[in-house]
Amino acid sequence: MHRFRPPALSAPSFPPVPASRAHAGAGRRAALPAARRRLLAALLFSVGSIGLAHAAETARSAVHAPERAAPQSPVRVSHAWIRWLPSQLPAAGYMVLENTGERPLDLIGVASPDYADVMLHRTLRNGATTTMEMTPTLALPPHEKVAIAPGGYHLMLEKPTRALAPGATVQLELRFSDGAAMRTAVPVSAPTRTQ
Ligand SMILES: [Cu+2]
Repeated sequence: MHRFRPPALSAPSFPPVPASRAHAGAGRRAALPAARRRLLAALLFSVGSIGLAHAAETARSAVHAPERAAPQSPVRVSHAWIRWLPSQLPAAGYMVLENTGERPLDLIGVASPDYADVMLHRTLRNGATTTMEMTPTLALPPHEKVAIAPGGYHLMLEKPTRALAPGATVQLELRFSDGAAMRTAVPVSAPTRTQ
């Protein structure tokens, strides 16, 4: 994921002082910071320090925007929850994914720091019997919502890496075919929850 790197703080570049004036330029060098101090004082007086700090933040994010590791994902996640089961049974994860973009996308993987194994499964009904099959990807057509919901798709979450119970929050990382990855915090619910 994108790691924040603070920008190198450099003074505004002034025209270089010619070598012939380097010594005489001592006075000139001293004069510039004095002018800057007056300018800064004027800025602080008129804008206020909070406004100035905000302007610095804005400049910083503008500088770093093109460095994003992954493109901003057009996928929106909602109604995410996990049905916890006792006795080391696998938990099931559910959510609604909406592709708000113009192009088709696939969900190509889900990982979690809280479960060693996360798989996308699909429930299949054959008369009275119900089976599950593994699904490597989930198609997200443009401008559509796709539900990972009981009776259809579910995330199968196994081998928790810490003690989890209803009330906990689990981090899931969703990976998409456009290279984007998205972290989402998902509440862990009791086995009695059905939707
Ligand atoms: Cu399953």
